[in-house]
Amino acid sequence: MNKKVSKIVFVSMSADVIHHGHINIINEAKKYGNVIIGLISDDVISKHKRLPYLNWDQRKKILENVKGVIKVIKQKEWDYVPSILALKPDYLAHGTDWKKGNLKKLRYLAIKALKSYGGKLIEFEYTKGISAMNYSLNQKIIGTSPDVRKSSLKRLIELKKIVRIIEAHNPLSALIAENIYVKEKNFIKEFDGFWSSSLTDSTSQGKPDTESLDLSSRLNNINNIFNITTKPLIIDCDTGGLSDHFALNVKTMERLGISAAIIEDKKGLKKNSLLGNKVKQEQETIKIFSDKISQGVKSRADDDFMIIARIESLILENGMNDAFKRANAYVEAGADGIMIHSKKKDPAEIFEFAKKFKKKFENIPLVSVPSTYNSVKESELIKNKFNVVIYANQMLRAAYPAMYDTGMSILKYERSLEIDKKLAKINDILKLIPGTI
Ligand code: SPV
Ligand code: MG
Repeated sequence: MNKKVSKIVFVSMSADVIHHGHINIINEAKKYGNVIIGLISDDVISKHKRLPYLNWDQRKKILENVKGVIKVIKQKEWDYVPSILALKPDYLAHGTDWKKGNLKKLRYLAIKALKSYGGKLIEFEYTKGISAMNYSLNQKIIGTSPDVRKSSLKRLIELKKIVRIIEAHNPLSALIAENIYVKEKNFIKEFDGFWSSSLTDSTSQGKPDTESLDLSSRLNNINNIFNITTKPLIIDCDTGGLSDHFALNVKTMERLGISAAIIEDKKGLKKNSLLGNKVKQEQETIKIFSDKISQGVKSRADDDFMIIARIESLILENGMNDAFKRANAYVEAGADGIMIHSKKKDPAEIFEFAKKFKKKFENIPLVSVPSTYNSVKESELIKNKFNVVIYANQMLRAAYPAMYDTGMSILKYERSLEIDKKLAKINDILKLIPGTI
């Protein structure tokens, strides 16, 4: 028997979209012995790249069936060292891609760990033309299915310290939110999904934020957003309307692939929350609103679709006790999460609510919308146990002054030259549009 066969070769990978590069590495590695894969966990991938298309169990199943792989274990860190020291493989096999860039440090630490017990590093030429980012772009071209999109919000809430959602009022704003990211050391910061805001949807149509757009026009807009994106979406469902209607609408929203509906506990002609008590608006009774939640919950096909109850007690100055009483009732009625809204300039009251709420309901997701208390950092929201942050209207508010100033400049100078330097190059916009090039 070949002496090498009993040796252990460790290969670490994310393997979300399995490609020939993975197979090449495994084929090379198996020449040295039995291959054990350290398959990186979903939460670690989400932190460093983006939410994997396939979850860990699905990726494991595929790799277990690749010839030469004898075992797949979970790698719970980006750093290879803990797996190396636990397994003490004879070899660590890796592509040469980690000699450069951010992965260089991981390579250095892995070599040190291997040396500590006499393990060896083997490196293979990295298969050209492949990168995780290319594959994530491919994923966008491939698209997604309603079910995969729908369930991804719940997965993100389980995996990430905070899920970062941004308002998208049309497909173009959604394309920006889908594609932009900031790279920091080993981390990628990006938006995890979209908020379909009643305020920005209705404002885009020149209508007041009083449930003036019917659900079909809201869903039509979302459908257009879904045509060209893959990330999950939370819909601002205003009051949700009558309970029976809400129950029917849940089915429609779910079928489209929406991940969550947030309904607010107001009644009558709803007005925008940021207007507070300057306009006449009232809270719904706990009983009626709880019933609406239960009917929605009963009506959905599965619990990947989340129904989140939004509490307006602080907005309408009905007090913390009322907010907490309602939170209890809504969770009891089956709400999958709570959004606590506030129009204060600082986050003190929502932090007070969060403290009390999380003491009792540690595992119920809590959502914040820092429109007025916008100095709050995500790290503080995490510290205060919020699970989701929604930037609810910034994309539209950014577009408005830009369009206004452009119009004013053209009027003033009777030409567009002066404003042109502030305008996007047509090519930069077209790059975003799938199918242009
Ligand atoms: C929205 O974006 O429409 C909201 C949040 O409901 S707020 O405008 O703050 O009420
Ligand atoms: Mg709204």
